Amino acid sequence: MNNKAPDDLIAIAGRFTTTGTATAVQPFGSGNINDTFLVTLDSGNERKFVLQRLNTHVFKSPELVMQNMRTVTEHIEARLKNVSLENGRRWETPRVLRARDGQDWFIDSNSSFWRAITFIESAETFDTIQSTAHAEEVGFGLGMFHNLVSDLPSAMLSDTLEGFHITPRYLSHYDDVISRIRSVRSPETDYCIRFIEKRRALAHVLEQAKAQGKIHMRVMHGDPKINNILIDTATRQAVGMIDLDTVKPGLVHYDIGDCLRSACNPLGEEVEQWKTVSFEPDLCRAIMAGYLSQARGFLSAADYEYLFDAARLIAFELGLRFFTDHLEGNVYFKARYEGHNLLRALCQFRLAGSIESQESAIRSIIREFR
Ligand code: GN1
Ligand code: MG
Repeated sequence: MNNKAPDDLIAIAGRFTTTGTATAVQPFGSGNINDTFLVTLDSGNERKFVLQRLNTHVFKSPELVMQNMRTVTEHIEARLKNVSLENGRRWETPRVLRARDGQDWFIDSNSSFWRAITFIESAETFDTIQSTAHAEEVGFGLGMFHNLVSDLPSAMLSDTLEGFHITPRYLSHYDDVISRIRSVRSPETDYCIRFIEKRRALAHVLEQAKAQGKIHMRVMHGDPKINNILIDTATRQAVGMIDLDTVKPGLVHYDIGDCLRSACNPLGEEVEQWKTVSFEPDLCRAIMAGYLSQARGFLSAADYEYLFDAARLIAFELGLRFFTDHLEGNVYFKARYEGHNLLRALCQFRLAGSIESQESAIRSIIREFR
């Protein structure tokens, strides 16, 4: 983690090329990994921008993260010039702002890695789903993003986070951690351990399908959870996808699964009453409708076969990641209190269980769209 206190934030903001002078820098958003700030400027057309300190414990090659971000955002900007959006919709993508020395980042005296991106106006995000209409827009947003990058060869991007969403790797890391750490027993940790043991075989479903050539690597967003889809404050339509740090070669299934596990859980992923967490099929239908309105053209029959597995797998995987991090002492995800990552894990396992118990209903919703 970046534990060092940053240099003066106003001074860091001033390292990036903007039209005005920074007058305020405030914490922004609810990310689990990076530190994010909103900068206000005193003049210029764009009076705000987003400043972020990348967690270089997680992103070990931050320059490659920036290169991927530039490749993807420039590709999308070019594509948007030739796309006519239905019903006067707008779609925006954050642009990378250069530092004054021409680089896409600035490294401060503490070796913290900073980058700046444009702020998209008149838009907001939500940590929990607001309505079925919102769910449809969340699905539309991911579909639009996938559509816009569907012609970008994934080999153009670097693998900036090796093993990201490769569930069997998270499982072997968990095995390694649990074998080293003893005094962890409580009813909650026992629940997690049992939950994982019963589902070991599941961990391989997408990687196996990939190895068998049934599904293929493409450009993925990597983190399409509900609060990374921007919603226009007036029209309530999706207007962009943010948080492009994990854009890299991968399976679109990881994205679809992540979007479903995040947006079909009305209580959200930060919930104390974890036993009441559930997966709502009606929200799933709305997300699929929005997603497929944009993505139908590039999904194969085999892709559809694995959508249910993807939703169950990514909820399970995130639970496994949170639980392992809890056991390891919160070295990856920021924790605000003791047991925070354990609670997050319980919530995702409960969600995975809810997905499992509704398998036939969810599979038939997916079939409705084929
Ligand atoms: C992390 O930091 P944030 O909130 O954008 C994580 C995702 C998880 C998510 C769960 C690079 O994303 O994979 O799904 O937390 N990002 C990384 O909230 O590990
Ligand atoms: Mg993220």
